Amino acid sequence: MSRRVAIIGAGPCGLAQLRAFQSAASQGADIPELVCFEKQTDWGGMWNYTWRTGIDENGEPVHGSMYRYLWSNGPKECLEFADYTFDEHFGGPIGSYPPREVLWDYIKGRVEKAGVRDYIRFNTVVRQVTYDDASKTFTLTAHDHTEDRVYSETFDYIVNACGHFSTPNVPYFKGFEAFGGRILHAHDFRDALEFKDKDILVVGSSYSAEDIGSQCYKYGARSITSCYRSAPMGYKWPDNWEEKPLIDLVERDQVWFSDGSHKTIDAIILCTGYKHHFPFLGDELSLKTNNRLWPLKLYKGIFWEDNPQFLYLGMQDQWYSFNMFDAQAWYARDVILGRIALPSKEEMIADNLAWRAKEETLETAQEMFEFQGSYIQALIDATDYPSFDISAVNKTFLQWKKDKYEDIMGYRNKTYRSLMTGTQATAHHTPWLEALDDSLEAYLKTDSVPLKSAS
Ligand code: FAD
Ligand code: NA7
Repeated sequence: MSRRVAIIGAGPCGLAQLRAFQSAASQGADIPELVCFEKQTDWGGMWNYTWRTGIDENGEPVHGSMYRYLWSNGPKECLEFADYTFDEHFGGPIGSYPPREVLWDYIKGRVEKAGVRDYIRFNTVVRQVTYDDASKTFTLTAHDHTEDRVYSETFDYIVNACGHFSTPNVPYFKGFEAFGGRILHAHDFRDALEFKDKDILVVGSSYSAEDIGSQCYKYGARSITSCYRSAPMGYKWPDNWEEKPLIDLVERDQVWFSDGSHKTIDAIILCTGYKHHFPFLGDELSLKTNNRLWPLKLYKGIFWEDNPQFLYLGMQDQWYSFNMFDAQAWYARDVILGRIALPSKEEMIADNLAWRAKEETLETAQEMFEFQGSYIQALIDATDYPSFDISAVNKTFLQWKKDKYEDIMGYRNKTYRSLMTGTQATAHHTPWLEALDDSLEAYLKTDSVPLKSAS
């Protein structure tokens, strides 16, 4: 019987895994039987926008955390697929910070070209995965919501690509139960217009706080206050944006901060990150980590040390994203195909701890993305994933950081050069702050470039 591989999730990671296998098959390799389980009705993971919050149409927790008007928060040149460029997809240069729908279109374009959709069972949620030592196989139980049928199948490998920015981390602050306005987590934020003319407080000092606060500013919030646990974001914010230390107490419409000051607030948005959450796994297979660059127990950041037939993709905190997922997926594929041999458990643990020790020395953003770049380099050196200039990507990240510090509301107007094709991105027709329509159609409307969309 041929070997079977289950892939959980058809987001960028799961799709990278399908594309990796398809690429090998197109070169004549004998690939295992693949089944990808996707709880949503379409592919693209986070990039497949949903208006829903809370519970979905099937009674499942809504996966999506993306919101309307979201534009890429890093240069697209840093996430470009090495085997499918923006030039190939769009037929000409576009801006460097595309909105969500444009990036979704790009993600879809590659897998449509690869023809891998038939591997995916949509509207099907994975409920449980267990391992049987005797047969060395997994039993995966899934719920097909289209047929309303629960069934189980056996697999030799499981690739867990279910993402980790979906289950919100929701802290409590004293007085929350008596607050007069809305309290929500970033996971449930959908439309900044809801907060037009409101005084909002965002809690947290990372990507979500920065971007959701910026969205609210762009779409007309009266004031933005952001508060931090460890350190302020430190950008040159507009006049109606103030940074404060953490909440001390909330009283009806008043929020008191730990410096003794207080403000009148209409809504509180908790941008306090996400939990790695795998309700379909028992302790023996479940990764437990905070959001960091080197979670423990994953050899090469992929293989579950206690059982390397169980793989995780994309579980790291992400500077690099799509091309890192590719690097992992190609490596995972080559181990499954027997092209790369895994070392002993002791060697895996030692290797893992060495990466973690290095991760713990990192202090600056530059050190962090260079660390992740070196990890990707190590992976792609071992496979036939097309090599690309990672040191040049690191330089683009560095420029991006500088651009943000110079102008947090204007950095998305900057452009960079593709490290895959050398093509210089074109400035978008409308500055980001004035570009209120984030649709693919509005974004691609330009006089100068003959653009096409693949899907
Ligand atoms: P996801 O995209 O989360 O996909 C996981 C898939 O698994 C989903 O389709 C989900 O439905 C499915 N799934 C989950 N559980 C099950 C189950 N039990 N059974 C079946 N299917 C299941 N990255 C960037 O590079 N640039 C950005 O600008 C950027 N912005 C972001 C903004 C927000 C608000 C968030 C939350 C993330 C952002 N990211 C960004 C990071 C983003 O998560 C990655 O780009 C990418 O989507 C991760 O891919 P993934 O496949 O690991 O996870
Ligand atoms: P991150 O990057 O994991 O950041 C989480 C933030 O939440 C970070 O600033 C934390 O502060 C803060 N946090 C966490 N717990 C608390 C509590 N209890 N009180 C106050 N502040 C807290 O998550 P994001 O949502 O910003 O980004 C995740 C992804 O979504 C990313 O890929 C983006 O592209 C979009 P800390 O600094 O640890 O003190």
